[in-house]
This record gives sequence, C-alpha cells and structure tokens, in this order.
Amino acid sequence: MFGVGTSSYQIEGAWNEGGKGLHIWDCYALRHPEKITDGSNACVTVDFYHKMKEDVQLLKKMGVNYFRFSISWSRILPGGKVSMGKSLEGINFYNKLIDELKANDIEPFVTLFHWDLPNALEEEYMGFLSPKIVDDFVNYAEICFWEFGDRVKNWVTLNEPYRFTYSGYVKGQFAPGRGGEGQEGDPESEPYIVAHNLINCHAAAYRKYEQAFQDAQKGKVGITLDVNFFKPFSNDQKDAKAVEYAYDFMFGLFMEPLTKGDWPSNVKKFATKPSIHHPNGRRLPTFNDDQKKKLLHSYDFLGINYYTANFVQFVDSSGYSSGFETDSHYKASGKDSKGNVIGPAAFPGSWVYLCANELADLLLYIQEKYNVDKSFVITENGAPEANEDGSYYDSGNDPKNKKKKVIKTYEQVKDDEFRLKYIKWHLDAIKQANAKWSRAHGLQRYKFIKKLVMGYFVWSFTDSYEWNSGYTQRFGLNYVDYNNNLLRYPKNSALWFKKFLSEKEEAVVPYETRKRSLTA
Ligand code: PNW
Repeated sequence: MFGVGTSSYQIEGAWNEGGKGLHIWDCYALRHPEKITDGSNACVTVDFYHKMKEDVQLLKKMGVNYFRFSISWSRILPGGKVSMGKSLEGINFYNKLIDELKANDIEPFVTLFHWDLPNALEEEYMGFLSPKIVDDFVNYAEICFWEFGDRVKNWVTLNEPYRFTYSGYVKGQFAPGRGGEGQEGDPESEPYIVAHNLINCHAAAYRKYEQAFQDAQKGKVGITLDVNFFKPFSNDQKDAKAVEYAYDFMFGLFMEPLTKGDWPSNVKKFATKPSIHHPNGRRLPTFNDDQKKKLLHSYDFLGINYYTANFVQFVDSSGYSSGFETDSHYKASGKDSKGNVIGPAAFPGSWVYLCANELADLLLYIQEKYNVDKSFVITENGAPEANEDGSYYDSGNDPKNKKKKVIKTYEQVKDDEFRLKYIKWHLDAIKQANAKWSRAHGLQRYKFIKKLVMGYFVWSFTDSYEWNSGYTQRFGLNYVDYNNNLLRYPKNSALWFKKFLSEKEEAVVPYETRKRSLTA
C-alpha cells in the first residue's frame, strides 16, 4: 500500500454544512483563537468537502493506490449518539468520496477517530473522561462499518491516542484544552482515565467488527499509534532508564494493553504514587477481565506514525507527583548532553528531525519487545515547512490579534528538498527493515507476518490546518494557495513520489506472487 494521509478537521472545511454537528476542535479553535499560533480555525481550511472530486483526480495523477482519510463523527451523528439521529447527508458525503476513489482505482484507508469528537458528548459527560464514551464510539463505528464496509477494507479505530491524550489533557494545547497552566483539568489523573477509555473504545470497536462484520466484509481493523525513536541523552545509566520510561509512557501506554491486557509496569509503578491532589495515589484505572479479554490481540495490523527521534534525559521526581509529566521521569529533546543534534531539523525550531535509519531500528525493536504478531503500516511520515516569513499584519487594534502573516508562495516552497530527502530515506529504511526481517524470519512464516511493513503513507496529501499551529506549517506534498481560491500545486516531493510509484514495480507486486516468481 502506498498512499498519502489526511484527516477530516484538517482538510474538509464546510464546518456547518451537510447537517454536521459541532465537534470539540470547532469549539476549541473558535473559542480560543489565542491558543492557535495564527489565531485561525479550520472552518474552511482547504475545502476538501467541496473540492473532493478534483482532489481525487489529483490523487490519481500522483499514482497512489491508497488514500488515508478520517470520517468526522459529527457528520454522521451530529449529536454524537444514535438517539440524536444520524445524518444521511453526512453519510452520503463519505459514500460519494469512497465511490469516487474506487472508480479511480484508489482504495480507501479509513480512520474513525482523528480527534474531532462531537461536542455534545464533551458537554454531556466530558467525552473521553467518561466510560460512557465506549458505547457511543462502538455505535458510531458500527454505523460506519455498516454503511461503508462493503467498500472499505482497512479501518483504523483511533489516530494517535497518545498525542490526543498528552496534548489535550496534560499540556492543554489541543482540544478539549485541559491540564495546561491556568486551564481546567487534572494532569495527575485525567490522562490515565482518557487513555483507559480510548483503548477500551478501540477494543470494543474491534470486537464489534469481528462479531458482526468480519465474515461478510473481510476487512482489517487496526489502530494507529505515534512513537518516536529514543536515544539516551548521555552515558549516565539513568538516561538509559529514561529511554525505557519514554517508550512506556508514549507507546506502551497503549501497546501493552493491546498485547498484555494491562498497563506497562512502570506506568503502574509511577501513576499509583501519591500526587498533590490524590494523596492516596488512586489515579490509574484498572482493566477488568472483560476489558482485558477484549483488548488482547485486538488488531489486524499496527499503524505507526513515525516522524522523528529524540534524546531523552532522566528527570528525578521523587516525592509527590504533579502528574503525567513527572510520572514519566523523562525529558525529550533534539540535543544530547554534548550538544549534538539528533538530525537535521525540518526548519529552525521544528520538532521534526530527519532520523530515517532509526525507523528501521524502531520497527524491529517494537516487533520484538511487544511481540507484535501482525504487519505494520506506516500510517504517517512527513515533514513541514514553516509558512511565515517573519512579517506581521494587524487585525484590529487589539495587540492580542497581532498575528503572523501566512504568506509563503508556491515559488518559495516548491523546491522542497528536505521533504523529498526525508521521504526517500524513510522508504529506504523501511526496505532495509523488511529485508532484515525476511532474512531472519521470512522462511519460517513467523506467526501471521508475511512482511514486516505492508504499507506507507506520506503525511500529508496537501498543506492543511496543522492543529494549534494553524496554517503556519505546511506538511503537504501539494501546496495550497490560501490567497487564491485554495488552488493546489505539486511541490517537487509530489512529483518525485509519483515517479517513485510508477517505477517501483517490486513494491506493488503482492508478496506471494513475487516470492513465487523469485523461486521460479
Ligand atoms: C500528527 N509532536 O500529530 C497527526 O496525526 C496529524 O494530524 C498531524 O498533522 C501530523 O502529526 C503533523 O503534526 C502530531 O509535536 C502532532 O510531536 C504533534 C506531534 C506529533 C504528532
């Protein structure tokens, strides 16, 4: 599978059309423009909702065989739950998109939840803070399987539950904006409650598909987790320990429930210690037998979003915990103790460092450590350019409204050497990892794995709304002109990817066929 990725809120626009209900990102960006770098929102963004047909033609031109997009829950169920009614117009939009893709020989790769929770559920029971979310999520998933599952054969339940939890409930930088300085929330307990409910949502949806749809539809259901490659900040033994903590708190938090039915032992150890507001230490929910049973092996493939590597440094935090951040005992950065940078940054100040070989090491490491028995799909990998040129405009007299200009022209970014190199090197790393894997295990048909990595998606199809960075960062293979009718133009990386796809026959020949022809 070779494709490009997107998500509903980042690309669709049409925020109040087609019967769509409001979701937590609509509300967050509209109520708190001060939390978004350029004060913007994605009410219109790149208007994929209205440009869908042209965009499918652009996908076809690029030669991808898969397109990753997410369904916006509040387009299907405007009030979040079935009892509030479903929107046929919303369902119809995705039906048209799927049909358009299939008519152009592009397979849909569909995420059910990419962070845009119906706001009604946030208001009624605080969304993912309540276990009530599980039934509502399964009902929503069931509608999607029922309506679209005849044509959609690859489902991702959740996108990056870690990033959703950490940025939304520890840092307060993403909707629903809890846990940060001066915000509501409780970073001592909420991230764990949210992680618990998220992963239970995943498992319940997986089991629903397995019981009611698998036989007829024969699709795959997976989850997409975000993980970085971690290296110790120095030779100090403590920093080696911090590497372990980093994997546990960023990745194991979701991966161990899936593979062992329980939290990582370090999470259990640190998140049950007394904290400032929970002197009894009761902060970490437990999994009951039913939840464990549902969780174990609840994935047909494992989606990985990989962007970068980090150095991690041990942070001593004995005594009372002030929350997730102290529990995890590490600090991540792009520099080690001697000041060496881990890799070239996408632009000065970007969190994306180009560390491609690390992806190969990471995949082999994860497979072994968590005993992964299904193939990986790289569901996101990509790099941004900064979109501001340093000049500013005034929007009124309020100094708070003084925002950065969003003006980089196509000419300024079209020669996107960094991104091109980034994609090329990561594809190479994946090839290496696959080869290494096959040499070690291929002939024995290790468990269910035919190939270590079976798919790769570049993030992103076009420039779009980059969450709390607004439009100040462009991740697109295709440039969007925000000043002129949202026209799309290919950056060099898009042209290179197209060429790669047309030449790389080996990649599109199914493993079975290739193996047979090789032995023949
Ligand atoms: C992912 N970080 O989010 C999301 O899945 C995408 O929607 C997003 O556009 C893309 O990566 C690029 O950012 C992340 O700061 C956001 O480490 C931030 C981080 C990682 C992932």
